[in-house]
Amino acid sequence: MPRERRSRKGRPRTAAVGSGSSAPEQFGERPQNSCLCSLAEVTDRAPASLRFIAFEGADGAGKTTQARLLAAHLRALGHEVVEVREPGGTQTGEHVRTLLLDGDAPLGGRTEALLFAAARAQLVEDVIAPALARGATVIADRYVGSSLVYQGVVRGVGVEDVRRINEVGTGGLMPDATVLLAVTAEQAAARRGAGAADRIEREPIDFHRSVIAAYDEVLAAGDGRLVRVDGTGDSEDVAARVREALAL
Ligand code: Z5A
Repeated sequence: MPRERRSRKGRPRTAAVGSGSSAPEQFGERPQNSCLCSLAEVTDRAPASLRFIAFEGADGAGKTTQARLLAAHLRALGHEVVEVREPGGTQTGEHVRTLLLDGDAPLGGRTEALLFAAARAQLVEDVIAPALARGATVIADRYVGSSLVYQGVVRGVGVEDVRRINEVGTGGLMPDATVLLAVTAEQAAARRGAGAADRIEREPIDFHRSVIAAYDEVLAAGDGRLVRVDGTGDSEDVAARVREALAL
């Protein structure tokens, strides 16, 4: 399903990003390709080891911009690319997004974690798993890493509890690579500008500083599929760093 945004809106380093996402059995087997082919040798799809790529980072880090630039790059090479954004990307997910970001009702950290995971479960079942199963590349604007950081650490729910909730929601499907766009909270705020802010964007600057610190801590301690990319400077320069880091 194509994404609709309503808000404001070398040498491969394959070892650094892992050798393939873990596909849950209930969503069907993903096509496997164990050869370490270069893109030049693979004409109809991205390397099997990089089918599912997630962008993470602070609000305003440039995730949406970079997801689109990477998708355009891969499409120009002839690949089918499916872009998704979170929360959302399905009819149900968009309802949950409204509840989470535009509503006034108080939400506790655990409620937030469960709602984000619920929207993600629908997205995996309806969009991500089918796309991966047919050999497309999926580029996600946020995924489980966001919940580990925002709800697990910053809201205080606990990283392990949030991880468990998401294992149920996603069936254990994790990205082959997660690109963390590194900017400071001040740089991200300047990019967001003075436009209408949602419930989480309205949090004070210290909240956003905590998010950035938590990303470094949580994702770096993860499964070794994290690629940290300097998100500062011109977006085309950042895009070139992303492609180099992913060897795409
Ligand atoms: N959240 C959560 O708590 N738990 C979860 O599990 C999930 C999410 C999935 C989603 O908000 C909120 O939900 C988010 C985390 C929480 N809240 N916060 N804070 P969203 O979907 O509305 O927004 P977002 O995902 O946080 O990001 P964003 O606002 O769309 O920003 P971005 O994608 O990182 O950046 P961008 O849209 O590409 O760029 C922002 C602006 O900067 C834009 O004007 C660009 O033109 C500009 N830009 C981009 N790159 C550059 C460079 N390189 N230089 C200069 N200007 C640039």
